[in-house]
Amino acid sequence: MVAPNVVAATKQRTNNTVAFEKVYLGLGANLNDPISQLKQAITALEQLGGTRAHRCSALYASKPMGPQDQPDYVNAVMELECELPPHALLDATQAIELKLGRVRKEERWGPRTLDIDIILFGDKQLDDERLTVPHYGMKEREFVLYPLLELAPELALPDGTSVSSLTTNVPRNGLEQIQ
Ligand code: J1A
Repeated sequence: MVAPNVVAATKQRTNNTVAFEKVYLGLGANLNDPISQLKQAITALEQLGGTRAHRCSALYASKPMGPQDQPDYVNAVMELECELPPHALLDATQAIELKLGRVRKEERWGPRTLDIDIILFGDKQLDDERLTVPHYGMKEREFVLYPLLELAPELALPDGTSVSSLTTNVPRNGLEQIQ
């Protein structure tokens, strides 16, 4: 058994703030070679300072939400340990979206084509003008729930709801693992 003081030391700084939180990010793209975009995003996130122990789900093809006259999406969920505060992580994921997710078209930048969402941030519950955590859509979205369960079958939300119980109301809707 690891001594309790060692466990505490890895979890907390001397000022009592938690050093590393387990974070889940949702990645999605449906334009401009989405598989390549997701892979580049995964690489960029693996290199992000203040984070460690990265794991990624498989890549999944999913039907678009809402209007169906657009290409299928590619989605994945990434798990990492993060010592950045939530808004600093959002700054970093938005910088990656901007850097990777735009294609240069006739001298101007086209639409953003890579989305990174913060799904869960430890047991934190946040709701301000920039950030809602747990993610407001996660409970209804098959392309979030199933990849999340692939990584963490026993995962629960901050309110104790098990993620696997949420899938009862959320069919796979054609979600399929592609690589
Ligand atoms: C704003 N936000 O949302 S874009 C940002 N809480 O500027 C943030 N937890 O300030 C704010 N994580 O993939 C509030 N951003 C946030 N998203 C949080 C990140 N169909 C947060 N099959 C607006 N698959 C922000 N995707 C939020 N159909 C919305 C991008 C990042 C996702 C579009 C399938 C998909 C979409 C539509 C889809 C998919 C946009 N998804």
